[in-house]
Amino acid sequence: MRRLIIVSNRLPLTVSKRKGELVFTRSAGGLATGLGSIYRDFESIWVGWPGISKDELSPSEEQEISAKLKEEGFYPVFLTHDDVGLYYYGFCNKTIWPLFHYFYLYMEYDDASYEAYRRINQKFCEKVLEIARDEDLIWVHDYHLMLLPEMLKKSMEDVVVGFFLHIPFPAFEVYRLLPTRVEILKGLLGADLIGFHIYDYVLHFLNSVTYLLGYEHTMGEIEVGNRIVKVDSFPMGIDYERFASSIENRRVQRELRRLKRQLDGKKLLLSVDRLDYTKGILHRLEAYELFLERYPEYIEKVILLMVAVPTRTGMEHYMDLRREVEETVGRINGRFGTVGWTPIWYLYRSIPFETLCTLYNAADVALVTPLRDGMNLVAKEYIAAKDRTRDGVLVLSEFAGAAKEMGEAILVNPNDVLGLSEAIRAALEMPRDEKLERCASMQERLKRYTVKRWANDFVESLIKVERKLKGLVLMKVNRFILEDFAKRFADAEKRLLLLDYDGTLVPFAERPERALPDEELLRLLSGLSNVSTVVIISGRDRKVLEGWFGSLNVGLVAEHGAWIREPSGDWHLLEPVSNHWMEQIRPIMELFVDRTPGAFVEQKEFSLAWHYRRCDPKLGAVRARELKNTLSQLVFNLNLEVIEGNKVVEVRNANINKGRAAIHWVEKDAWDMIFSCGDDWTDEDMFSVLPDTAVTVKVGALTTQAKYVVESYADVRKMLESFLERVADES
Ligand code: GDG
Repeated sequence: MRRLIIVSNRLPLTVSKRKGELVFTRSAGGLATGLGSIYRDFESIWVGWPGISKDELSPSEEQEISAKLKEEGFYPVFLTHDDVGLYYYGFCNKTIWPLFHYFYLYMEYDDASYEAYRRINQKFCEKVLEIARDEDLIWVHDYHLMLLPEMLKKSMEDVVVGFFLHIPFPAFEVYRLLPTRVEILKGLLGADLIGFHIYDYVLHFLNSVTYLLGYEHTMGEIEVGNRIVKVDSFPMGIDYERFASSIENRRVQRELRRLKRQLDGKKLLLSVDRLDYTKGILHRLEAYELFLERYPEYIEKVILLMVAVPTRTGMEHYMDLRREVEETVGRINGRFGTVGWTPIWYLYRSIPFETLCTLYNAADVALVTPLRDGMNLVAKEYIAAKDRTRDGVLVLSEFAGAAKEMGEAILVNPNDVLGLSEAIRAALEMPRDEKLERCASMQERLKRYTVKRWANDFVESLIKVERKLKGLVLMKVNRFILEDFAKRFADAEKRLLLLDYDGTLVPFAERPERALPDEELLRLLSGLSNVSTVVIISGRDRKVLEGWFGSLNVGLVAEHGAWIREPSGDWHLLEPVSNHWMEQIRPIMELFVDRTPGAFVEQKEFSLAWHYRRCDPKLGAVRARELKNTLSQLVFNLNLEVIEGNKVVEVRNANINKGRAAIHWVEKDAWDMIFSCGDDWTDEDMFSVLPDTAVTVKVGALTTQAKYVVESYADVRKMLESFLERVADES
């Protein structure tokens, strides 16, 4: 059976000491449940910290723990008190946690904590390396271990690594504040698959990668050296059945009866979260206060039960928050409470699972109003627990990842306290039919997309990525493939060669006009044109192409397909196009030239190109992206297209592309062999329209619609030469 190694900060079990004895307590978290279902197909191994400080353990106790845990497939990483202080309470929770939740003013950074973070990631890496084999799948979890994927890849090139982030990935403008932003990105990019809860986080991550590292991506695939990293969203679900069936539990029924008696007909509003500043607890209290103030008819008719689970209790912001929450609760209870009624029931502790389910079952409204939350499972659990009655209303923050899947909730902006107080009222007054309907449709989704499904989807994607990686090896044109191409070329009677020019037949030059064809290339093309139809299909303008290749018996396509030169020598437009738009677009490009040393604009007949090959690579990439964004908005509904080539951003008419030009040539004859070669995104249009039988070759990049890849223009020339040699040999 194949092995899946899960790595997370904490093992799904806690070791503690009671009266000198070791005690092992299992925790039934969502992650453990989700992964439980994978156990059937994989042998699962889990690496993580068992929750007890190394300082409390003797070497023999460490051994005892390791031996006992190994029986269950758990491998502990032991951390000292100081390790936890610097790595967990330091870099993880003083730097990453606030920043990634947009609390950047709370972010603290110091080198010692980051150093500890690196060291502990290394420690996890060593533990994994003790266990891992090349054929294993490794799945790393969350913000505590963002350097680990790269560390693993450096030590074991062939092992497949996935990473999932449970918290939000912030927008670039926020992420860029992190002092170690580049190291963290590189650490993550060691993974073959990177997962986030929602697509927004995927986009934020991809943006940061482009801006900070200059890597391009297509459809969520980033090329990193000779690897491809896939980035995708996997919204985490819950163990639906566990919550839906909780009402059958005797203890839940008993507690429910007691609670109903205590409520005595009052409506119950519920909130459950860790006492964390991201959860919007103070805003919620403020909104509740405003609600009571504005709608006094609800006095003595509602109760807000607020469960605040202690978390990171020794940290400054958490201690402040606790004080503030308790003061606010006291103030509201003092202000509105009556002899027989307390408006807020506040519990500062964690509660047993059965009590949690009792509260979910009893609550008329759940207030899940974080200021930021990666996903938020409480929202989902509340709706699942209503399986029978379906009479609960969920008030949900639009800043929780869960909001993307739970559109039937009353969505709120928790910063808008008045709006939130109105939402409380709307929830309490929602007609029963509407409640049932909204609840039922959310349940349908939650039932389908459970935590098991989430875990399976992630692992399946990881396996797909692995297959793709293996496939990439097969795509590389080797000696045998080359031989086969040459044979097919020689055997064919009617041969069509569609060849891009820059980057495909010649290397890039600093200025486009310097990339002249050399003697050797001209000889090669001339030789090929004697035995086949050769078409140079380029983004260059027609004057340049005519100047360089006019004397050869080849077809030419200029400006990505606007102009065609038939072998007879006549130029014609593929279809009528205009260039009036240039007057508006050119000044914008010029502005970007002024702001970017080394950039320049090239004006062709039907397109404008902004080149940045000679710029500082990072600045060039950043400006190119800005320019592309600006232009894309401007050309929206103008029948123009903004395209990115190799170090160039170009605007052209939308219905012109190399694909249409390629079809023009393909339709001219019944070809026995079509061979096509190109190096950038504009060539993808050509690859995608060619018949299945065509041989398509991409130069350089790995992400492509082409069937084969080669490294450089020199490989292309070698291929073309071998075609000629083979034809000569056979004749
Ligand atoms: C992180 C991300 C993301 C809570 N109190 C009690 C209790 N719980 C259980 C809930 C729920 C879980 O803890 C909390 O999960 P959340 O998703 O709400 O929030 P975080 O702890 O911040 O988790 C978050 C999550 O990772 C998963 O990726 O959704 O955005 O921040 O399952 O039921 N359970 C019991 N007693 C309690 O007092 N028994």
